[in-house]
This record gives sequence, structure tokens and C-alpha cells, in this order.
Amino acid sequence: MTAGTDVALRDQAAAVLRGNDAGGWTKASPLLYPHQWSWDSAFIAIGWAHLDVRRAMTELEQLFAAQWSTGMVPHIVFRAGRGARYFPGPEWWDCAAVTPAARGLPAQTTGICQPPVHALAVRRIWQLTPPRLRPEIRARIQALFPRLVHWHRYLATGRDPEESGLVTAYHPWEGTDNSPRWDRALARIEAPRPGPYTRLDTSELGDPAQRPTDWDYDRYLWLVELLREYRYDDEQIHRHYPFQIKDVFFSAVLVAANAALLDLAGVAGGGDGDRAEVAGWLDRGRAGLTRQFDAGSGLCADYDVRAGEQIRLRTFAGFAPLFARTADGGQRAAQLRLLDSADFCGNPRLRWPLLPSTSPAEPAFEPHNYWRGPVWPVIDWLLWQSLIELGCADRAAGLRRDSLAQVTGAGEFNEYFDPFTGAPLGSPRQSWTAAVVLDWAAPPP
Ligand code: 9WN
Repeated sequence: MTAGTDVALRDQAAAVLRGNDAGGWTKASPLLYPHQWSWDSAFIAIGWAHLDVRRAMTELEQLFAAQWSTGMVPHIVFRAGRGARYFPGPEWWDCAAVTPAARGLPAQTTGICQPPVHALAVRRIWQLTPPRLRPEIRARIQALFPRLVHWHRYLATGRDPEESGLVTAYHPWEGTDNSPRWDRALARIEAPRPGPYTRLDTSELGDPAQRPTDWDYDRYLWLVELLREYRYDDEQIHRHYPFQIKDVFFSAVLVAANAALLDLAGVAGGGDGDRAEVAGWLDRGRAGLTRQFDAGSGLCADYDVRAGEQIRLRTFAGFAPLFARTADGGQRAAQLRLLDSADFCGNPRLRWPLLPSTSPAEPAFEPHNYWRGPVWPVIDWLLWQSLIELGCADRAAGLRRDSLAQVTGAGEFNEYFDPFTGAPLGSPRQSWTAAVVLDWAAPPP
């Protein structure tokens, strides 16, 4: 890629973010996702940081203004209001009516959460802050820091009562919706009885084959009904609720984010107590992932708490030790070999050697369908950052180069891409895709 194409690509990516800017927060995408999403906002803030670090901080401040009193940062803040075209809207969740933890917020929210990319975003914002803005941004990071600690504490306690170091996910919408990782747990829900509903996503997108099925949606919505019945109360959920998965990808992001939070403690003047607590979560997370690492396959396995069984599938999540950035020498070597094997980036049918969401060798693989095969640029961005931190500079440079080529070749900033053809899929003008392109295409400092 020449310097000229980099500039053109950056301009296009910036235009996507600006086009989705709703004033202080950014729509995840203009058609399919008109509200503020949690982990989208973190990536989006990284994109904004290349254009305006103040705006980047505002993105996260707006998101954290909707943080629950438990510390949970909700997966959607319904900032576009009730009239916006998105299903399911706030009435399905009804959070403020059933739990005091969701009262007094500036907008309605959902009652679940997504991977904690936020501290990674704040650290990137700080790296990109020009000297003249450092006093202001430092003060804003100082103000946000306790909220970030509260968020991580919620994940380390409310979502891990067993102190396993692994986060319990409550819903497929907590990140990677129709990943085959959830298939068996969803299939155990025999009689979902959600109220009557009409999906908007499939008509909005035009091609239902790129989205979860109605079978999935029945279960997603039934799980929301159960969460509401349990008043989003973690203790009740742990006792009664059918879908509880120790998600190794979510847990790995928390480990990486705890390391970022420790770095930020220096910027934000965090006290010794905070540092010790965060360091403890980091160690526990690393140990939890190590227990889930299967030396035979070279992958980390999720764990279904209700069924008491390991979930052994070849998906991007199996690279959790890399995503956590804590892989020891043996894990790293095994995972790097596997990454470039025919099961993943080395598959001869791939258009680009990028990490697909599900291995083409997995029976559940579908090249067009959402988290069941396509390449998601944000996932490759996380892997890229990890490889840099783990000292694999050449492999990281390849991921960056091929990711940019994928977007340039498609000419679109879509949500996900067909791994075999590189064709753009899902929602067009997806904010977080534009955001990571801005980071990849940034001129060297
Ligand atoms: C449900 C916004 C979100 C992402 C998720 C992605 C998708 C929503 C949906 O879009 O999920 O949260 O309606 O399909 O799976 O990771 O945050 O971009």
C-alpha cells in the first residue's frame, strides 16, 4: 500500500465515523445499529483518537455515564430513543423498572455487557494525546479511572463468584452472538417462550443468511425474559439461569484490559490499593486461562457451567492466551503454529491470511454467516495488538497489511468479510471497522 492510498483510506474511514457521529456518542452503524454499543464504543474511541482525542474521551465518558451501580457497563445504551429502528428495544429489557442498579441513568440500557476493551482504548488515547492536551486529557482519565476499576471489579466478582479468573457470559449478545461456541448450550433450552416479536435485522440487511436464525432469536429473547425475571441480579442468575458460559475470549480481553488499567494507574494517579486489586485480577485471569488451555489441540476451551462440560471448537476464541497477551513460551509457540495452520490463517481457500471467526475445518463453519466464519476486522485488530506486545512483530505486520488490503479491496467498511472471497458482509459503514482502519493506517509516530 502506498502513502497515497493510506491517506485516501484514512479519509474514507474518518468520513464513516463522522457520518455516524450522533454528537458525543457514535452509532455502531447507520442502519442496523442506531444506538451506542459498549465494546463498539471502545474501538470507536480509538478511531476518534486519531482525529480528535477530546472527542475520543467524550465517547467513553458518554458510555460510562450509563454504568450501572453494580459497575456493569451495559451492552447497549439506547441513546437514539425509543423511536429508533432496532429490535429488541429498551421495552424488552425494562431494566430501570426491575432493578435499582439501572435507575437514574441518562438513557435506558440493556441488562448484559460486552468484552471490556475500554481500558485498552483509554491507554491508546493517552498514547495519541499531543503534549499540549495532556493536562486536560490526564484530568479526564483521572475522572474515568474509578469507573473503569468499578467495571473490572464487577467482572472479577459478580461474573466470577467462583474466583476462577474466568468471566461467566450470560447471553450470546455478550459479544459474539451466533458463534457455534453457544450452540449446545442454546440447544438445551427446549421450550423457549418469548413474547411475540418481529425482527428488523433481517429485513434491514436484505440477506437473512448473514444473520442468526429465528431458532437463535427465540432463544436470545427467551434468555432476556429470564434475566428480567431474575431482575438482572447476579446471585439469582447464578442460582437459576440456564445459560452460563465461562467465555475464554471475554476473559482474555479482561486480562489484557487489566494490564492496560495498571498502566493507566500511573497516568491517573491510582492508589496502591487499586493497583494491588487489579494486579490480583490479572494474575487470577492468567491462571484461569492456563487451566483452560488444551495442549493437545493448542487451543483454549470455553466451559459450560450448567452442563459441566468443556466447549472444544476451533474458533478465534481458542486463541485466548494470545488475546490475553500473557501466553507463556509453550502456549505462544503452539498457538502461533496453529494460527498459520490450514485450520486457520493458513487455509488455502482464504482470500487473505486473516483470522476467521470460526475455522473452515469446523463442521459449523459458514463463510457468510456472522460469527460462524467471516473475518471481523476488530478481532484481527485485537490479535494484531497482542502479537506486537508478545514480540511477534513480523506476524503482526502481516495482519495489519492484509487487514488493510481486505478493506481496500472491498472498498467498504463493513461489519465482517467473507474469508474466501474478501467480499464485504453484514452492516455497511460499520463504525468500529472504520476505527480500527484509522489505527492501522495511521502514519508512524
Ligand atoms: C446485538 C454492534 C453489535 C456488536 C456485536 C455484534 C452485533 C448485535 C446484533 O452488533 O450484535 O448486540 O443486533 O446483532 O455481534 O458484537 O457489538 O456492532
